[in-house]
This record gives sequence, structure tokens and C-alpha cells, in this order.
Amino acid sequence: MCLMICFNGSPLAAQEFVANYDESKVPAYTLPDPLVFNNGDKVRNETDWVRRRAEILKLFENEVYGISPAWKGKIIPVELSSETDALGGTAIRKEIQLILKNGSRELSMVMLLYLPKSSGPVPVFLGYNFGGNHSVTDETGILVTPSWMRNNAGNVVTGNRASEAGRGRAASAWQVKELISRGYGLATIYYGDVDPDFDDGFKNGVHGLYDVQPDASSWGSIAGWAWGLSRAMDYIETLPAIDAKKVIVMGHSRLGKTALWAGATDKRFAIVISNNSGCGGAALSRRAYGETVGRINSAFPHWFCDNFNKYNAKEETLPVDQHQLLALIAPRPVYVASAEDDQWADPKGEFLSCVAASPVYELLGTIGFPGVNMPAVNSPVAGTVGYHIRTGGHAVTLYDWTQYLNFADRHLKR
Ligand code: GTR
Repeated sequence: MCLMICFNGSPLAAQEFVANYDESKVPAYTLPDPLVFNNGDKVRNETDWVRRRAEILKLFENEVYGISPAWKGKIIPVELSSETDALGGTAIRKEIQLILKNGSRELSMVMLLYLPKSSGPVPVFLGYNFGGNHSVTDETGILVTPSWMRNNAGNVVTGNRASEAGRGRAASAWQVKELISRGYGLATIYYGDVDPDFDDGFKNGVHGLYDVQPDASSWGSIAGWAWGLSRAMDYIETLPAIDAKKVIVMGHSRLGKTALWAGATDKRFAIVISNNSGCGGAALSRRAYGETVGRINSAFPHWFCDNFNKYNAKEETLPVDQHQLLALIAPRPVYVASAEDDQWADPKGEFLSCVAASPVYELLGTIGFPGVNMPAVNSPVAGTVGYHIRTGGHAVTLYDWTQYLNFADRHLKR
């Protein structure tokens, strides 16, 4: 949780990292093989993979995201609102406060739930939002989050508090009507409910639920947010209206990194979707293209564990790379999406992760990503691992959602 990072022994600030966007300057690298044990032995079958998977998971915990504590607490749900005729009568909408109690400590997160009117349990997308639940649609009944939020231009957030002006602002990133019309529900939570997105030295949010002295492998915010998705899943499992075997965890950008780590650490998520997750998400760290490990650790010192700083400008010494994060999700379906103008997130590095994760899918009897060539823009390709790069910039669009819905339909056999 340092504020500056060390580069060859001397501190460097974020602005001192110059991003490389030149493919010819990508360093030569060798990826760690997901199918070779740390001791050099080969992974030959599914039984071996169980042990190798545990090794890789441990490396990601110790060196990248940090170790999340076990949860032995209680979740108390309190229904805050219920609307049976939402979205023009097509959906049910609820807001549920989930009070997480760990002994005398507690934390509250508010889940906004949209479900299609349906006689049977439905599949849902679960994902965090950046701007508060009220930003997800323009429906007026949704609570404006009282949680800490980063200030932004246009006075939508001032004094670190959201306002009515933010209502519906992120509607295009959520496409709730489209989800509902295709028979899917949406469960979303403001990510700042779980851990406010600033470096506070482990005091607030989910870290405050535990009384532990942080060390170099303690959970950063991404691990905290992922942990929160697992708690959301604990609650979803109690709801008869949702098919808990069909929960698709989805996230954009830093929350795409979060969705991937949640999918890796919690096998209850049936499908994992990473939208423009970039460095520390789907993109290969060793390419050091766009955002790098050093840059991300200096700009966001609270996202990863402190051990991750060891690899600033030394990506080749990482014991893992991000294709192995995708491999941890195998054999469950995973979809990675990039955007042409989002070079900061290294679309090619995101794609190459899909290819390099595929041998694990194949070992487990499924087709990972079919082929080795990067698909053309706006031409999705999917096996059990799916990928697209669309025109446009860093965002979630209707185009992205359409691919996620098609991918989910196919894998959930709908
Ligand atoms: C950027 C950061 C990225 C990405 C993005 C986001 O500033 O460098 O890693 O996560 O924020 O979350 O919007």
C-alpha cells in the first residue's frame, strides 16, 4: 500500500513510466507454461491439473492480487424496495441491502436486481457498477448511493458523494432492457460499497471487516472486490427466482480484472466476462504494451498486493502471466473483449492470453480459443474461450452485450 513504487531501488512516480505502443519494441518473452509444474514436471492429465491449478492460484494470491481471508460471517439481507412493474412492465426490480457481519464488524452493500417476469429461475449477469446503482437505468425509484465516490467533472459527484445528476448516466453500459428481453436478469452493486477506490492503508471497506495486520501478500482492492462478488453469490444462491448455476460474472476495466479474479477464485461462477480489462486483467504483463505493471502499481497502489511491486519494469521475472488467470477458469467459459482504440489495455495482449490459456481447456476436453490468429475488428470468435475486438474506445456497448448474450446462450444451452 505504498504511495510511490521502487524501480531498481529508487522511487518512481506514475508519470515517469512511458507507455510503449510500438509492437516492434515489445520485449522478447517466454510465457510460463500453465501445464508445467513449478518443479518442471509436466501436467499430463486432469488429476495433475488439479494440483497445478492450486500452484498457479497460490502464485497469483501471493504475488499479484493478495490473499483474501476466509468468510465465516453472516449475511443479513434487507429489502429496500420492490417494483413488480419495472422497465415498462417487463421486469421486476428490487434493491436489497446486504449487511455482512463478521463478529462485531459489519459492511453494507446494496444489490440492484432486475429480473425478467418468468415462471422459472433465470440466469443472471452479476457485475459491479462504477457510478452507483442509480446510474444503471434512468428509473427514478433507485436509491442514489450514499457511499464514497470519486469526484468527477460535470458535478455528478462532488464532495465524494453521488447525486441525482448521475441517474441513468451509465445506462448504455448496462443495456438492461436488452438483457431482460433475452431472458436474463442483472444483479449489480456499486463497487465502492465493498471497497472505496483509494489507498487508505487497509482501513475502510472490506478490509475493515477483519482485524489483521496487512503484509506484502495481503489482499488489495481487486481481491476485495472479487471477494464481494462471492458474497453476492452467497446471497444469490438463496434466491429461488435465480438459477444459481447460471450466474455470469462480468466486469469492465478494473472491474473486468475483478471479474476474472472472482471467476478464478470462485468456481460457482458459470461464465466469466472480461470487458477491456487490460493490465492485471486479461492482457499479458510480459508484453509491457500500453499500461505496464510498474505504471499500474504506481497509479493504483491499493489494487494489488505489495509483492506485485517486485515486478515493476521486471515483468519477465513474474512467476505467472495473465493467460494463467484465464486458465484458472477452465473448463468454464470465459470471454475476453477488447476495443480498437483502447490500446492502453493492449488488445493484442488480451487476445494472446486467450490463445495461451487454451491448452488447459484442451486438456480438460473442451476447445479453448479456436485458432491462433487475432480476429478482425467486429468479428467475434469463440470456443469455450471467446474473444472480440470492436471498433471504438474503452467502454461497454450494446455490441459487447450482444456478444456476451450470444456466448451465454450457447454455453447455457438456451
Ligand atoms: C485506468 C487504469 C486501467 C483501467 C481503467 C479503469 O486508469 O489504468 O488499468 O482499469 O483505469 O478501470 O477504468
